[in-house]
Amino acid sequence: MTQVVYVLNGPNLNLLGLREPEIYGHDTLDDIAGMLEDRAQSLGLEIDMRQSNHEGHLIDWLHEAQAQGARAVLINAGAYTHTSVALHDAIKAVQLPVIEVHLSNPHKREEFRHRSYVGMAAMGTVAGFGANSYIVALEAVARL
Ligand code: CA2
Repeated sequence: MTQVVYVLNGPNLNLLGLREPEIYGHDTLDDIAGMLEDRAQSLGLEIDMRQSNHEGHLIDWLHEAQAQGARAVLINAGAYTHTSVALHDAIKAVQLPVIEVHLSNPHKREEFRHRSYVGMAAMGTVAGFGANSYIVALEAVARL
């Protein structure tokens, strides 16, 4: 059976490609899902891509990924990255490889983006490569 990789996206990422392209690029979340599906197919993996503006949904989906026996989780938690102890705890609670993903490089930006509660719990982080951050993270999962 094909192994499923959950790809979770947090607040405002539904606006991707529509606003602030100078920071986040021109690709929409659907474009990224398409790229990930293509790459996943060639790696023998399957993608389950989701987005929510609600913190609790992201936590429920982490629990679901564990319950469903997912291969791994890629998570771009958006601004919750920098605020959410609840997400930090959920990532620690699930016994799955969780990879933090960012389009931009938060360390090159405002100081409030330098602390990541997600990154403190995740297996690793890929940031700063635009949509390619997701692809590189998926490739890392395939090599685990
Ligand atoms: O670089 C990333 O992927 C971020 O996770 C994006 C978050 C930001 O708060 C993090 O510090 C870094 C923001 C996502 C909001 O996405 C938008 C997309 C288009 C227009 C406005 C916001």
